[in-house]
Amino acid sequence: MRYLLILCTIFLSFFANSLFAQSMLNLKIDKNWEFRQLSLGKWLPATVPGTVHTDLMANEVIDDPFFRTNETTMQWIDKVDWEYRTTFDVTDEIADKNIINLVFKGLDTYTTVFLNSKKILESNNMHRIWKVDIRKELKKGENTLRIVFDSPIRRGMNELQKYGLRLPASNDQSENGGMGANKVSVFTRKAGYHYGWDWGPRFVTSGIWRDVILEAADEILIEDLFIKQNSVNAQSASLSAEVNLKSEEAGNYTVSLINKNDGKVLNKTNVNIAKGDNTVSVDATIRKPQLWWPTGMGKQNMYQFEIQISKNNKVVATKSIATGLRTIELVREKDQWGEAFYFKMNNIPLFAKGANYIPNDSFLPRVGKAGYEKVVADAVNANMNMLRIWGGGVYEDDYFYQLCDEKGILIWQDFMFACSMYPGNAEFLENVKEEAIDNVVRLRNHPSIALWCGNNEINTAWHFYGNGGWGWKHNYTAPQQEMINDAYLAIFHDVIPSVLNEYSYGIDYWPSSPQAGYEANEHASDTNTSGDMHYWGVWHSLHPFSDYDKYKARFMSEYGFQSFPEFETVKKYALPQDYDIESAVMSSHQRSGIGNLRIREYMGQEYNVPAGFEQFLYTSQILQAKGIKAAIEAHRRARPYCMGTLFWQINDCWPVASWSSTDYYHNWKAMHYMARKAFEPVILSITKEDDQVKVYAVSDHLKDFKAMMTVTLNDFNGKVISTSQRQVTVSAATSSVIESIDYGKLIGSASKDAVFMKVTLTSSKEIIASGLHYFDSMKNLKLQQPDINYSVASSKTGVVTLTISSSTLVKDLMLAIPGHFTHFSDNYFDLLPGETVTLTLETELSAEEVEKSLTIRHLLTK
Ligand code: BMA
Repeated sequence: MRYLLILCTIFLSFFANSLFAQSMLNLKIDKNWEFRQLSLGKWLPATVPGTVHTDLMANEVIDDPFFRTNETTMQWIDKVDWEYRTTFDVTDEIADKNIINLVFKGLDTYTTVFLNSKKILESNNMHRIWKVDIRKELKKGENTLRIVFDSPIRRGMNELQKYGLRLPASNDQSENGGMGANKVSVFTRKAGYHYGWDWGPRFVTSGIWRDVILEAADEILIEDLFIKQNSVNAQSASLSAEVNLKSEEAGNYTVSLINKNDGKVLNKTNVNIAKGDNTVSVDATIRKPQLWWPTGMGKQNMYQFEIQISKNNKVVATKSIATGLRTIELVREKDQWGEAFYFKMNNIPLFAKGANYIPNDSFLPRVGKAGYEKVVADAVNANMNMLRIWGGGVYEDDYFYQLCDEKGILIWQDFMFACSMYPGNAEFLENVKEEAIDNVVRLRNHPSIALWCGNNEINTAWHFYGNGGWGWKHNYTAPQQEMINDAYLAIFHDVIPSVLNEYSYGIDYWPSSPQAGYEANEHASDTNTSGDMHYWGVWHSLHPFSDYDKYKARFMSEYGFQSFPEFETVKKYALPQDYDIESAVMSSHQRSGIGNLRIREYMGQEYNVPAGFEQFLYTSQILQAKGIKAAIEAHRRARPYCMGTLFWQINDCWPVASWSSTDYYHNWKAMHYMARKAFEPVILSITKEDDQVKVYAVSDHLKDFKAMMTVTLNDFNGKVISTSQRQVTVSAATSSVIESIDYGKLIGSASKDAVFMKVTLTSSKEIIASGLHYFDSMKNLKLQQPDINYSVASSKTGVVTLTISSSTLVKDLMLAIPGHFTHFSDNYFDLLPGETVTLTLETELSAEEVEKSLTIRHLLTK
């Protein structure tokens, strides 16, 4: 059971520089962990970072929590206490260091930590980083670390009793957890979605969910390096490197800031460092900096900066960080419509295209690098430039932000508060303050961070006003309202902005999403002409998809529509006897009370509701894609009034029916394929407004351009009824009508249920954009059973090419291979009559195998 500090198990950083007399090291304590229910039974092997649930599963104490309705049998786990332990050896070299800390990057949540039987820490916040000086407790040789986890539910109940009043927490599934109406999530600083959400199960985890690190240094430990960007433009960047360090000795040191990209010392200064905590600042100017841009606007240039601290020409400490140089501003200036709400990136207005993002798993430590890579790639590949990290989850993993920096995805970062009211006693506020400091300091060097936002929907939920709001406050007496509201104001209008003032720089703060203005009484509604908006009239209030045109926001930060995951995903959690959307298993993987009903209602308006289970899953996806296409296009057509569109939601935390565009296994739903097209830099969007058919060109390009526009009206058998062509100019960074045709003239003697309109923009024969439009609802279209031809070939190892065509229109073609998750280069599209489409598929299957098992589904499939 000994934990030997051998090189393969540790991450050891001795500095190669020959001038080094001293060294600093980091050791990951991730081996030989064991766990058990507190004081009960056998110790079992555990994984750190991890959770109790995944450890129980690995030890076969519980089954897969996501399978069928297993969740209901696992609700005891959060009601009991747990303990984890490990031992590790400490070499003389480590034990002799002057500075030795144990750093817990994430403890979920109420823990007492013992090192060699001595209590060294009590924790009560999953979102914080805990650092303990363990010089006195650490021994040479074997050391024992033991962590006791109190039941978060019991601790939450204690807090609720002390508080004496239930607080709103509409997504806390307390009943599913056997808690009746006691929603205790709000008292614990822990990811809200662990307690359940309208897309998530209830697994209130415990565990060491991020790394445990032993860090040691001889003389100076650099705790943090912040590259403060005082001013940045194409000519020059004025920076201040702010260094927080802990020193064992007082003395005169040289602090140098180095640009590691070219190895040059930018500046150095001599400073007197005191024993204990110090802050040192080194200024620097970079001429003609390579600016950082989000994807679509330019390159993601990154700088590596290093701080070196030396004494008598010997380097005693260093720290490097990567950052990008840029400015990003949330512009909220009065204009002819009200008040703008948009981001200016390096002084250029940006139209934000993207989605809301939730945690990728109920059990976070198993997401892994590959999971983060997948979701960021899915965003980039769908032409997104922004994700909103929503407040009911966690401040994400460092690696996630690193990927966003590298790939150019901007982050709207919520603080972790969502759809609940919270207590406001001094201890709670202090805990929130420390949480905010830890995360702002951890994330502030990332150029991808575009905005700090206090919370999700709380401002709206608490209040009631003429045309909206959830009106939570009406369930409370006046003094209770005052107490709850004071807590709200303290957290979001005092504690968090004060932390940002002190620790962040150059990034704006928005107290709640949505709001009409910054002040707490500037509540959002579906008609505000300022601030951001969450428009849920489509879905919750049964508004038609066409209402996305009516409710336009200055910035649409949420809207959405549900679908089921694809059949291959359903097969992961359900058995054939469950293949009915109302079955117990399918219902438990649908957490919105109105979910199935809403899908059916909207489906019935637009499509023939299929009787078959698989066809129903598929139709739910094309319905969702159709709705969200209408929304994205409406928002983009409204540019520059509207300057951002983030749909709800890009991902899932388990396999479920939800608003997501990619499922738990990262399979693209129809909506994600559609979003990729609707988010392209230039789109054509066709609408029928009264008797006019209008073609809008929406361009993100910063310059006007000329192109050839071709308009055709076609029947479903490939006949071109009419065609016209002319040169048009597409205006820069806006939306404009490039064609308006009288509907009667366009349709002529054709029948609206048997034709479609196609518009393309080409330049030097290259297609820049194209748009399709149908003039009737999908269920009225006079489609014919198609005769689809395809051939499959292997183009290179691991890639199969599929060529497909049909003489008649195939509406919403979907390709799949039973038993496999497959990602075709395009899917869920209309195969136009007479057109040949070539697709690629990365797969381990041979061309023959693909050919044999390929299944094709479309609107007329039963
Ligand atoms: C929004 C979000 C989430 C929720 C979603 C779907 O309001 O902020 O809280 O999951 O709607 O209802």
